[in-house]
Amino acid sequence: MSDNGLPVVNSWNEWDPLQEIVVGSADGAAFEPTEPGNRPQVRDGSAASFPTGPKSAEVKALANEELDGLAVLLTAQGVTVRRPDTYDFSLPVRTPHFEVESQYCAVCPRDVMITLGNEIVEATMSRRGRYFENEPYRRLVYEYWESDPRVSWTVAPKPTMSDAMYRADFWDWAIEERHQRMHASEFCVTQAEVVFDAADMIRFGRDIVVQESMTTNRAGIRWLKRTLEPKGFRVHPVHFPLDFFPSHIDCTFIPLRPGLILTNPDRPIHSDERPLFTENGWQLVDAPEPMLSNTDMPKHCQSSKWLSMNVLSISPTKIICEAQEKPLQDLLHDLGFEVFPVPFRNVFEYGGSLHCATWDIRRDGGPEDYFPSLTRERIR
Ligand code: ABU
Repeated sequence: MSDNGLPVVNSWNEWDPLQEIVVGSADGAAFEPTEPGNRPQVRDGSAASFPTGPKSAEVKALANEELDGLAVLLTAQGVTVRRPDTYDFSLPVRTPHFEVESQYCAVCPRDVMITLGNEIVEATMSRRGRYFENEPYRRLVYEYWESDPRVSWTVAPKPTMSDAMYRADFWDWAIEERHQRMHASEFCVTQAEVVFDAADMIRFGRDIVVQESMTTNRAGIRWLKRTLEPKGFRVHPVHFPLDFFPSHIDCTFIPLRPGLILTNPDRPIHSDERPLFTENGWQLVDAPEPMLSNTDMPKHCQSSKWLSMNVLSISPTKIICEAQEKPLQDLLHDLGFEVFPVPFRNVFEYGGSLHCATWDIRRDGGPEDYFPSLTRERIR
């Protein structure tokens, strides 16, 4: 049990006062491998092939310095910070269904692990190089699970990640074809198996919003619905039709406190899905243009410039933002937040920023209903 009587694992949304969190680590990190679910490219526009093998000691040290800085800030705010175990991601993986030359990293626990109330859920993951990315968190999960009988632990079914799970030609689609097929929600993963990354979900108390994407398919969303709805959650699929390579919702749609969602002006939510939020009193506020353009992002980063809006809430009034994102800091300040800037640009190399690089374990609060119109509909 935690000091204030809450279950040791208790986190229902993205903003309630934070008590305990896992911050990622670049130890053991490798370059993400080329595979059917991912075709990483060097960002400088050159035809250079993407590197393989372990990341350099220097690149890992630079990221670790910033991850440690985030841990220091959180600790100073009274938050307990935990870290993953070291794991050698340069090791290959061979299963009966696939083989991959290396794995990736433990910089972004949010991609893999999610706390839904008092339950830890481990995602299926969508890429071969991330098949075992839950391993660095295994010791922590056992510790939480053993220490409090109110904590439950669910591991989603592991997909085969065999060739049939992917559309291998996805990466070569011309823009016209991509446009057509993405409106039919066709991405690099097929519907053959249950597939989701944890970071395609964002939490609003009883309501879980899930993005259909390159990393989460409709079968994955059906699994989440059937697993979570009997436990009292409501699962809502969402789509951002102008995002041609959607992966992970936390650079697109981030709730900051009850009634306020930070949105991505390049990726408006589908017009049919917007009323769920606006009719329940949620204001959608666009993030300002990021300080870095897509071409200025670190050479090996596979995420977009919108890592700028990947903020982490300490509470409904305190928020952590990347140090150089001044326009976003100003907006958050104007919206009434106390803003804590931290340098995090060297973590971008690993495809994530402050939200991606963390995994909430415990926040105050419980399963509130932030969508009263849904409850009224059910009663009617
Ligand atoms: N891992 C988050 C990436 C999302 C984006 O590139 O916009």
